[in-house]
Amino acid sequence: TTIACIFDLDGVLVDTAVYHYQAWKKLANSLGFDFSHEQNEQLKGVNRMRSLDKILDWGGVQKNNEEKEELATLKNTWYVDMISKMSAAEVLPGSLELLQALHAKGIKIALGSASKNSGLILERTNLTHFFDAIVDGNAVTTSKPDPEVFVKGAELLKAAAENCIVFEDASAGVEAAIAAKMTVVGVGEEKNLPGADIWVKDLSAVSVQQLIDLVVQ
Ligand code: B16
Ligand code: MG
Repeated sequence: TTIACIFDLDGVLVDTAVYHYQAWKKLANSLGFDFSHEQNEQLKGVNRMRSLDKILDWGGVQKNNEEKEELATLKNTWYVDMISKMSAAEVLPGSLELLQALHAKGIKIALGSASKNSGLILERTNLTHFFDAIVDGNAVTTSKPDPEVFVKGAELLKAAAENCIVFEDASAGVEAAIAAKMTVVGVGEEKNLPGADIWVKDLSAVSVQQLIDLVVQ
């Protein structure tokens, strides 16, 4: 069997969640409220507009569509300022090594991210060259937990769903991968990522052989 690997970006390859949090927090504060770290967990893997809707809801603030577009753009301006200063040092433990090992074995690699800023992040962290296909928030019409992002990734890699392994840190992403009938490596704790096939703290705990065995079993 030839496996194919589809990686989520934020929380799996790089830790941009902290920048999303800072930018959303600044936006909420400017509107006169705050939200917790626990609430922030619920924003992982969720696209920009759906994240804004949740935050406004938490603050009990109502805005029309035009105002929401402006708020989302403002948050993104702050976020882009932060990620523009990222470096390869911000790649999460084990991620570079796993990408290198997969690449060395000729295993196809895709990105499956909700972010519209994936190009800049991959560029800043020197990861772009590993990817045979990039599917991000600019390429999909529906957001995780809809499987579209991973289905498109598999299509571009010309891989059957049953041979694809998705790496996800968000429950919405795990749900999306299950809906796509793919194998899922949950990056995080089992209780936060129900339905994954295995769970790891980070990608340093993953070997290529283990991934092959996971699909063949
Ligand atoms: P942007 P992933 C997701 O990326 C983040 O986890 C989520 O917090 C964020 O709101 C979303 O991207 C959209 O990001 O505002 O840059 O388009 O985990 O799917 O790689
Ligand atoms: Mg993620």
